[in-house]
Amino acid sequence: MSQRRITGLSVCLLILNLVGCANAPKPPVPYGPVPSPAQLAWHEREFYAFVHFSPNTFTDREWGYGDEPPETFMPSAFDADQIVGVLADAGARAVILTCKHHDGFCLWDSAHTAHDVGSSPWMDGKGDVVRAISDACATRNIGFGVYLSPWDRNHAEYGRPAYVEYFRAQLRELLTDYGPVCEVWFDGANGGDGFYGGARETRHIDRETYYQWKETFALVRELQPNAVIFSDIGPDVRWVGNESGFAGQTCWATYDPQPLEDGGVPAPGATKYQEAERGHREGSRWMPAEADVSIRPGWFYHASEDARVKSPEELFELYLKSVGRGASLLLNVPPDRRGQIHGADEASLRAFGELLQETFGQSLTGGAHVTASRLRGGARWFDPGLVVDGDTSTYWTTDDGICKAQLILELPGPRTFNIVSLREYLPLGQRVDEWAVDAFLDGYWHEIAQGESIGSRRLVRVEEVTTDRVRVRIEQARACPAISEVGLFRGPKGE
Ligand code: FUL
Repeated sequence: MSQRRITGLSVCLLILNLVGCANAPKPPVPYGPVPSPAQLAWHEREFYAFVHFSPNTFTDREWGYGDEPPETFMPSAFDADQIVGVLADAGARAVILTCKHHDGFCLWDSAHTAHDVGSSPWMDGKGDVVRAISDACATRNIGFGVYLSPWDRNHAEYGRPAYVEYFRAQLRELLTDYGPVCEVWFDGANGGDGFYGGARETRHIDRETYYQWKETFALVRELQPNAVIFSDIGPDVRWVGNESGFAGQTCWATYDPQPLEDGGVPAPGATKYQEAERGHREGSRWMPAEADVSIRPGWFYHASEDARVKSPEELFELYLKSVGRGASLLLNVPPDRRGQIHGADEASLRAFGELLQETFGQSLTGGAHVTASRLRGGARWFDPGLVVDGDTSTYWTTDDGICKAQLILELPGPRTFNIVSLREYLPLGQRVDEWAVDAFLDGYWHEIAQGESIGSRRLVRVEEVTTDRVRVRIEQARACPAISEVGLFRGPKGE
């Protein structure tokens, strides 16, 4: 009996569904390049951490020459759980470790060199920083990424083909032995001079051809298909073009790395990186920007910089200028000589994490009634209310060809905010060119913000305002807009 009732109900639902589906308008087709699944997962990480740790930590340098003896690396109380715990508590969703910096010293026991932790008296040569950090990331359920410096000031063969083989063999170790890797980070720096196995000379490479990046990128794809590859030229994530942690006010996720003035092939360290801050509206590839910056002046720990740790408010500003401009924030926090995050950095990070939580924990749009000037299919499909449902996989959109439209949010009562958040539904590409936001005050609409580009997230600081009605105007788009979120928040006042 009960079986029959359930069956009857199921049939009813099926019929309703079929009728509904027949009337439902099709979703819009994507506009331009769209993110891959790995890039979409990367967009969701938004804020994650860099960890610079090497013999430089102990020699007080930024670029080791490559002749530092392995015993230089001697943390007194290395604690991967402390490092990753502090970062994860602050809200970082991944940690990228300098497995090998320019000095060539490997933080894992590489089978291909003795210039590594295996030759250090630290933990009797049994230590493995890569293992410890990757395990701690797995425990905290955040991503783990690797930085492997292409420039190696220690290796005797650097500058010759044999080194490229060595570099790839090391990459293979890192991408095979340490579980899932979410991001592989390739630096573009190359200062020329170094130890190079005792030669102590300057070596020049042709940045465009020497590393044969195509093959190296293919190796990453083969070994870690879910990882994104970062470099000045992507292919998945591009350097934002500065080390100060900000993206351009307008920042397109689409981009085509440009060659230097002398032509040639764009390569890490050999491209017009200045264009990356803004990206290219007509770019042929989805290659969003990552903004890297250190919590201290240097990338490595220096006791002399203990009083120069960025404040929680400064970090919050950087968050708005990176994550809030459609890029990601890669914040470097270098462990000290103990092998732990210093108290000054920890205090700042904890307060920063609290600021993020207090500000973005809950949108002030709760209970809002949302209406739109246009509805796709003329009916309530792709309901405008989806922009306040807290789910970025749902969106409001309009009919094809309708590129100007507006949303009105009627709040359940007056709300005070100073940050507006907008998001596009990324699987359909970056569609919006220009937008504006108005607040209803004293019987009139007042424009409180406007700009170009939205992408994965736009966080706009506005003068603090109290209102019960907000309007979002999409002024120009390449295709009907697909907006997945409108949020209102109240955060610190700002600069
Ligand atoms: C630069 C390097 O030269 C710095 O030492 C640091 O690793 C930074 C993230 O990238 O190009």
